[in-house]
Amino acid sequence: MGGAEITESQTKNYSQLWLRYRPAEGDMLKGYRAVIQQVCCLSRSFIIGNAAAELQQGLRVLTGNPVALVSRADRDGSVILGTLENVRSYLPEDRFASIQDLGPEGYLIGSISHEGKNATLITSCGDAGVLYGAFHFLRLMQTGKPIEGLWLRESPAAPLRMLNHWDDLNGYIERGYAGSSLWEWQNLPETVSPRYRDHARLCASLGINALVLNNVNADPRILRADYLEKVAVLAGIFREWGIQTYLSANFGAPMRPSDTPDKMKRWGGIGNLDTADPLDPQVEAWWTAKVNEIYALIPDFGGFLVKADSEGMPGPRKYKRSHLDGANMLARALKPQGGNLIWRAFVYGSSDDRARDAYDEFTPLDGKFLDNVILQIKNGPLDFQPCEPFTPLFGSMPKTRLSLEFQIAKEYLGHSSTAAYLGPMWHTILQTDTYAEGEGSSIARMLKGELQEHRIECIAGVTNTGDEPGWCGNALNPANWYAFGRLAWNPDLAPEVIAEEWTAMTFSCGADAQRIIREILLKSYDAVVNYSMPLGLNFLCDWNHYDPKPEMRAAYHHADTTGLGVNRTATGSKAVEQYHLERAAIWSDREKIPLQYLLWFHHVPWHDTLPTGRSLWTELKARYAAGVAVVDEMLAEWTKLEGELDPEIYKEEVAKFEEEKRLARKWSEACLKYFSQFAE
Ligand code: GCW
Repeated sequence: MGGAEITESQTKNYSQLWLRYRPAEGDMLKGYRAVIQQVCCLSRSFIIGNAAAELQQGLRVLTGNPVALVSRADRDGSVILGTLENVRSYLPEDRFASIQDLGPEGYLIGSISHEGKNATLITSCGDAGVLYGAFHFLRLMQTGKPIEGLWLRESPAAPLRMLNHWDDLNGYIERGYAGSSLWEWQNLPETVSPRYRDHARLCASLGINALVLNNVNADPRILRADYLEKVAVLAGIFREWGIQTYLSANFGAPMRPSDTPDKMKRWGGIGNLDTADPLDPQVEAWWTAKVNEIYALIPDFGGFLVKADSEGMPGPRKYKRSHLDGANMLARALKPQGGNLIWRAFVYGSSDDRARDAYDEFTPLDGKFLDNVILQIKNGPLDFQPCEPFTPLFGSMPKTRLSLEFQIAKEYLGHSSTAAYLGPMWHTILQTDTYAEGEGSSIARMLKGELQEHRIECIAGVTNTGDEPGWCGNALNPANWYAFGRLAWNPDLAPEVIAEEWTAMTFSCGADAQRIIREILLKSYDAVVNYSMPLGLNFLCDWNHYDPKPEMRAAYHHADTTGLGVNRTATGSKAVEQYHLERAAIWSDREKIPLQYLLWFHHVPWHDTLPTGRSLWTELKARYAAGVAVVDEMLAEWTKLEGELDPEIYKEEVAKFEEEKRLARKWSEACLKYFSQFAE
């Protein structure tokens, strides 16, 4: 059975993030002690073994009592773990029948009585579901909830919930702001860092069930035999936590290596062919052999993620072939082994408005991809900007399997210098009505499989993890990893609820201090948007995507003496027409569009009056000022936490807020100065 001991020092250590179990207090503690005496594991699976070990150790810390791990529920206070098959005799027929449809990842946590003894049953049709149920049970106690009289059923929205690591083989992380890669390729396969398991455990606690290990700007060498052996070791660890391993594959991999190694990714592969033409039978044969080699090492390998013909990455275009040719060829290679081919829709086209490109390129291909192809689409039409409307591809490709890609790493939101909690941003994307099947067609409902024709099967988050002790670059950033996982499981969770859970599970401070942290989180996102790119502005940044440089980005803001913003309505680029009629009607109408998207869709004269009663120019200045003021407020509130938190965490975060103050002023001043030449 898996599961190393959780030591005392680890429970004090923030590197355990939200799995940092701590003793419960007061009445709750009494209640917990009454319900929990032992963990009874009825299964021999590794995954359920990990669930049992996690529970045993977590419950020991939470209740302050020893908790035995047994295989028979022979006394009061057992927490019983097993699949439905294992627990059949613990439930009366009718109750058992009522949970047959839990699915492989859904679970039940039920308070039961068995042979006169009280117990808590955690069960699912599959092993992973039991693991998720165990973490849910722990979360109840970590957040001070009662654990008596339970009958909780949950199942995940999207079947595939994954993190995308943009990690290169040399340890560098593209758009990573928390140190180097977690994967120590030079030490694998022999030496295995304990953090691999910690990572798996943190992911599993959220229900994340797939990891893509390497950057979509993929180095082809990841597919070489020596690297695959290393990958197999990682996959073996993740498997025991219900996590499938995927790799980003370079479309040019079948080609001979390049003689300019630094350009390896773009110009050379690991094979012996002169071409990567997807319609060349040798190329397909190469991929089929490669896929078979991988599955021989990793029988449950998930598949490939591919970025092709985008930002210099090789793809089918060079051979005058389409995305369809490229994706379907790889899908054919993976199909016999049961693998998925995830093809990214992040492309640049030939139109004057980049926001149109992915839709124009991919909607004609709807219905033509093979059934193991999943098209992965960023949440916004452009590129992870602080505040983008959802991509119109969602709701427009009913015959294609889709994946929604969020970025947990804050490439365009101040990297790891800002407090920005992304729950509110993702909530808006998930809950905005696409009108794809009439009113009530949100992306959340597509993820839950509630719409007839539009389904999103996968949700992917570009992760913010790195090898820093705190994992994510600042003390508040793990909230984003946590929120991503929770929303992937249940896209209807309110950002406030997620923030509350995360704060309670992470920090041991008192109720007032917890409230301060939550309040900071909940205003942090609006603050960044306001001091950097308010009212639907976007891409005003420099090459590093950190500091402001509006003068370099005229194509994205269209500022001139007539006004500000990009006209994407019927009189402009018409990008708004890519949305369903009702949605397009709201966003085309300057009176109805939410102000957060105003300048995304409209070129607005500087002195026109907005629904706020202020002119655009006055509103813009007010927004920038408000953003800057909130950062000052957040810092002032954080300083009230001195003495309440670990001193190091406290100090580190003060330094982060100081940097965010500087950044906020820089953005506000640079942007207003630049725009003033047109507005005044
Ligand atoms: O936003 C852009 C980033 C690139 C990234 C690309 C993508 C991995 O600036 O660093 O490349 O998106 O999503 O492919």
